[in-house]
Amino acid sequence: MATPLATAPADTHCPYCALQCAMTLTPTVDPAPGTTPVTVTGRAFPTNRGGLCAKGWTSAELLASGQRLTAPLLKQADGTFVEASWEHALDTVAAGVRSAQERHGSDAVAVFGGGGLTNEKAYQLGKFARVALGTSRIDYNGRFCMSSAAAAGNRAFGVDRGLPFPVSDLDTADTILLLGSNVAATMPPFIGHLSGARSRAGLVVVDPRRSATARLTEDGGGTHLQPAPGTDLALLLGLTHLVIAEGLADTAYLADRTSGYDAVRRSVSAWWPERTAATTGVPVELLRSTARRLAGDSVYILTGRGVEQHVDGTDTATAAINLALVLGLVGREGSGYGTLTGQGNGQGGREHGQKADQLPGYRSIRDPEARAHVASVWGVDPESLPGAGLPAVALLGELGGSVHCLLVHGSNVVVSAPDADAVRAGLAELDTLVVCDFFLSETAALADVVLPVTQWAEEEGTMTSLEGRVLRRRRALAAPDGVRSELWILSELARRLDAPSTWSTEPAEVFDELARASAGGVADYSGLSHALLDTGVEAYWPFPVGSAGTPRLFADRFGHADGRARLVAVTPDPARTDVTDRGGELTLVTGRYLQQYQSGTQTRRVRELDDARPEARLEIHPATASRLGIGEGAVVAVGNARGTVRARATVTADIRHDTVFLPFHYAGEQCANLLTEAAVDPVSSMPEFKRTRVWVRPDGAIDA
Ligand SMILES: Nc1nc2c(c(=O)[nH]1)N[C@H]1C(S)=C(S)[C@@H](COP(=O)(O)OP(=O)(O)OC[C@H]3O[C@@H](n4cnc5c(=O)[nH]c(N)nc54)[C@H](O)[C@@H]3O)O[C@H]1N2
Ligand SMILES: Nc1nc2c(c(=O)[nH]1)N[C@H]1C(S)=C(S)[C@@H](COP(=O)(O)OP(=O)(O)OC[C@H]3O[C@@H](n4cnc5c(=O)[nH]c(N)nc54)[C@H](O)[C@@H]3O)O[C@H]1N2
Ligand code: SF4
Ligand SMILES: [Mo]
Repeated sequence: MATPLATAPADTHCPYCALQCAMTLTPTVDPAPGTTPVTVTGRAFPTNRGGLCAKGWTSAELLASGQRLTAPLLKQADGTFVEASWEHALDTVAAGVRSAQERHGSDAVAVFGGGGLTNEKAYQLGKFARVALGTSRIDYNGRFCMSSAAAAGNRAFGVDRGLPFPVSDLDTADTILLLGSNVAATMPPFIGHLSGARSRAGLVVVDPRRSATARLTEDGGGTHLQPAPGTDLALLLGLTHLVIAEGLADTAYLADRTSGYDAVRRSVSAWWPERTAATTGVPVELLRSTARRLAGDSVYILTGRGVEQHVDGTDTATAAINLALVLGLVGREGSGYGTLTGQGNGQGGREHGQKADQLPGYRSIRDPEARAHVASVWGVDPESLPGAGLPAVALLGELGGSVHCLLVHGSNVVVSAPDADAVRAGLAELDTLVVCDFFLSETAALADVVLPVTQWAEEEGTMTSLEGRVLRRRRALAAPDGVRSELWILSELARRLDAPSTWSTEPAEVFDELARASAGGVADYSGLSHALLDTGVEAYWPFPVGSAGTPRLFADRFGHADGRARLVAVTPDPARTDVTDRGGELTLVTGRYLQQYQSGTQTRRVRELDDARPEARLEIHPATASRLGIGEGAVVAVGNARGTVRARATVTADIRHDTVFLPFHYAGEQCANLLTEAAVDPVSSMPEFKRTRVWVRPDGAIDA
């Protein structure tokens, strides 16, 4: 079991989402075996103001979980695991890497990372792939999460920092347009920042479901727009059309600070209100009142996964940015546009080299100058660095094809990747699958080698929150015997693979190297160190040497060389806006429960959370349910050509007639990703998690 390091409390942040609520861990004196070795209290901090959600409050329970892995596991010929020494397990991994590369070349070994890793681990993993493995094949679950919003932000602003302003700026807003985000469940303390807009009847929530967040508008606090899934692009074009037609565009701002307005003006001309209403299902009056409201004083537009996880997610996020630019919101005091980053280090995870085409500091791996700079920090020849690899879905598609060995750090792909059955089949084709985790996740269960790693309260490091603020994660406990840090694992593997460069196991040293590697990049951390962060400095990037950081980006200029933001004309694919009947087929959207986190590896092991949400429920409208002969609580089959999910029905008028909802937190026959398709956005390569055609029928065969 993890044991307290000292009796002094440690100030740190929650292990889960990107709000990174501040908490204090107070070690328990002589904890009884199996009991939580620290108590968690919320700490005053601008994002959470002392509050935590149910996941945060219960986060320490997993530290003492009896299900924790405490020794490396090796798969035997009969499919069972046997515990092994670290020496033997690491030798086995190194042998698997060498054998795959000798037979099939460097790219036969791939790495899959995660947005939950600290900056230090994410950086080291990217370096390990390029320098120790010499493979281009690295990508991560942020591709499933932030890639469309990131691509749109880069295209429009030349910078991708999820929120280019502190969360607390929202407090004084008159109007907040929240598209495809259910913060009341996914970041509960965040809703405190919506109360100003709600008190002024200015919260506008766009969601095909009457989600917990949509319900916040019902006390007179605002408006819920309920479009058909995947029609947000049309909705945004329609709103932009109205803003322009009603003379509400900020033409002075457009002239001073942007380029591309004319093309956007032309492209929205065809999206008159009646057409937009027919396509989206949002009534004309609501379109008009929303457009007028958006032209008010203090206005923010925010997007979440509901509008981004689509094959046109980059264009939809772009349309939201265009609307914000036409209204003159971005960089104006008291207004703005942003996307709500999801994973704890979803922001930092995409800045320091886990992405197939990126080097640390948000640099392009295709840029010769960036390659030279990073290679000099690593002490290697720039020529030795591989080029761009494959984005996550394509990478997973190569398992058993050109990829023969895979190392997974911080993702549970057989539950969370689209078309999960195909991913499972690909993993089975590998010669060597290595998974680092603290539990035997569904993906770890398929591995040849499982390596047990430290949890958040047992490690030092940094996380970059949804505000682009770099925060310190602090160690409160010694890890259980048998568990190792990922920095140690990577250094041991690098040594076994005769890798060049140095491989520190000290997070503060790795951070210093990361800071040097990021110098001059878009996400420049070079002025930061653990010691500086420990002084409590508010560290928003960019934070070059000698800077005080930048809480509000874009006040004077955007990231492109000419300092201007770019409006990019985007139009929906006609096949997506087709409103003809689909012969009884329904659209499945997927999302989240408050009490479960992601693939559920962690939260399904916390009793209080799992008791609250023990299973996936299919949300279905009463009229649709009665047409199909489905009653409340009945077990239904939800299927399509890829697979079938079995779950109980929740019959609720909170969802559209043509739409059903499943959470994606569960495995086995409750795994929503058995149904989703591995179709991706052409710009970002983000998969379509939020719009899947399915049939639904009663399933009497399954024992309820
Ligand atoms: N409890 C909990 N909190 C979490 C997480 C978790 O797993 N559990 N994960 C974290 C992570 S990594 C992320 S990325 C964030 C995600 O946070 P959110 O973006 O809030 O999460 P989702 O529930 O995936 O999707 C939000 C909403 O989009 C709606 N939606 C679906 N399709 C569409 C559509 O076509 N258009 C529109 N407008 N809306 C649509 C869904 O009905 C849902 O209510 O949450 C973070 N916080
Ligand atoms: N249908 C559908 N699918 C989705 C989504 C959706 O909305 N709908 N959302 C997508 C999104 S936004 C995301 S972010 C992904 C998330 O899905 P996953 O990538 O599966 O993320 P997690 O479940 O957080 O998996 C993290 C795993 O790593 C372990 N872990 C946590 N921290 C560490 C660490 O520091 N080191 C190591 N080695 N392991 C660690 C955990 O125990 C867990 O097993 O799912 C995506 N999949
Ligand atoms: S909102 Fe996110 S960061 Fe805050 S306590 Fe809940 S899971 Fe943790
Ligand atoms: Mo995410």
